[in-house]
Amino acid sequence: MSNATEVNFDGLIGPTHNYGGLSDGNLASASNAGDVSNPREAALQGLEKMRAMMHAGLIQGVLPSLPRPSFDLLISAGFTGTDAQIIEAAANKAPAILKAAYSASNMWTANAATVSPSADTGDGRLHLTTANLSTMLHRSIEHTDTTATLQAVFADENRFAVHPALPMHSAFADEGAANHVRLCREHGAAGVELFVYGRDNAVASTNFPARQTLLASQSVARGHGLTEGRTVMALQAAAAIDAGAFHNDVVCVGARDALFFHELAFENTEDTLDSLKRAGEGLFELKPVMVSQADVPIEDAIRSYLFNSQLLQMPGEDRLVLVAPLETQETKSTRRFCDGMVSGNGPIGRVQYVDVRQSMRNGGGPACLRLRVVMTEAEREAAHQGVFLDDDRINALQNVVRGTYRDRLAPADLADPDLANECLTAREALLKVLDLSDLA
Ligand code: SUG
Repeated sequence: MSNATEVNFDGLIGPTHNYGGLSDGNLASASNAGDVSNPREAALQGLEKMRAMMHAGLIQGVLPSLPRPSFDLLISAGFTGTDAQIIEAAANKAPAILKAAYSASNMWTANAATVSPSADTGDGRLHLTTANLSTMLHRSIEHTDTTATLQAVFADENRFAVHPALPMHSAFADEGAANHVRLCREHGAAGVELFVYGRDNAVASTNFPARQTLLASQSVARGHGLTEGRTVMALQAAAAIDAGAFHNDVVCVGARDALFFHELAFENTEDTLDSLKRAGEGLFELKPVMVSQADVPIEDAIRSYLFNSQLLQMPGEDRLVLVAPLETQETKSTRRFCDGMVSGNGPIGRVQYVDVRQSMRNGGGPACLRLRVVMTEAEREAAHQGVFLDDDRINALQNVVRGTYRDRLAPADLADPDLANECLTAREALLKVLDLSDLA
């Protein structure tokens, strides 16, 4: 299985990217609420990150943005009439619902699904379970369209199993790969899957919402047919959630045999590491890289998004590369930590900084913007080809973005019925480039 590679499927940032202040417990979303956003710049930044990864020799995929506004949500809220009438009435009577319906939050594909490569699963297929994202209203409307997208991309049922979202109930709250880490010796080998949950079913001990339950993690692991001995469930520290780490990937990232995490990430660090070592026996030797609170206070980790980085095996490099947001370079403690780390001899040998500021201002760093899917060569061939990127396809997507996206979007612009038509035009053109027009 050594021909397996990790494919990163980034979310294409949609034309309604805006600062809605919709996510309680996400400090960036709260503090930038109401600011003017730049959807065109946001999408171009995202596509340039994809290009950089592709030029580094990695296989890069993309998932289209979902249709926005969600008229299903607006109609469920009782609005009727033509599209323009629905938008006008919602803007007057329920602006919060209109904001949710317009959210471009599906750009953060780390929350699209949890993925288990075929090397780990009971039936030898690659499994994906769409996340229900039930905790936040604006995100709870993503899963049906996300499942349709995943079914279109991973259609071959002999190789892929796409599971719909878990039940839409707080007991099953699931945020996908943002709370999931896979560790292994090499991508194609059997691995250990770490699921990090914020609460044990109904009981929450945090002030900010804990968006992942143990029951949800266990359900996904069962559905994927994972071996119990190779699966670890760990409780996220309440202190991390209350400091603003609404997903585990804000304080932890892992790749191959390396786990890079903050001292305050897990409720019980020692137990978590012991369990991972036990589960990995005979497969790999765990290399933990723990960042202390003394070196990087949790507030800095969350402001800079040090851990919300992509940790990548780049061709031709013997150590892993951390693809971190520019904010990590600009924050003193994290910059100092990174400089020290790469001059040591640990598993992370280089840090590359990328500009995803538009997404960052809503709490989404480089790691939020991608869904990792380890795929064998045969699986890559069986998947829908239109979502794999080369320079031509990136250029074509950027041309659509330049031609159809607004430069600026203020909260009041969501009331403009023209925006909905522009979104439709953009979506149709983007889907055409990806050869996914059936999703329109
Ligand atoms: O769910 N922000 C997203 C950010 C998701 C980040 N993903 C990962 N950590 N994997 C969220 O909180 C803000 C939208 C707004 O306020 O307009 C938002 O949904």
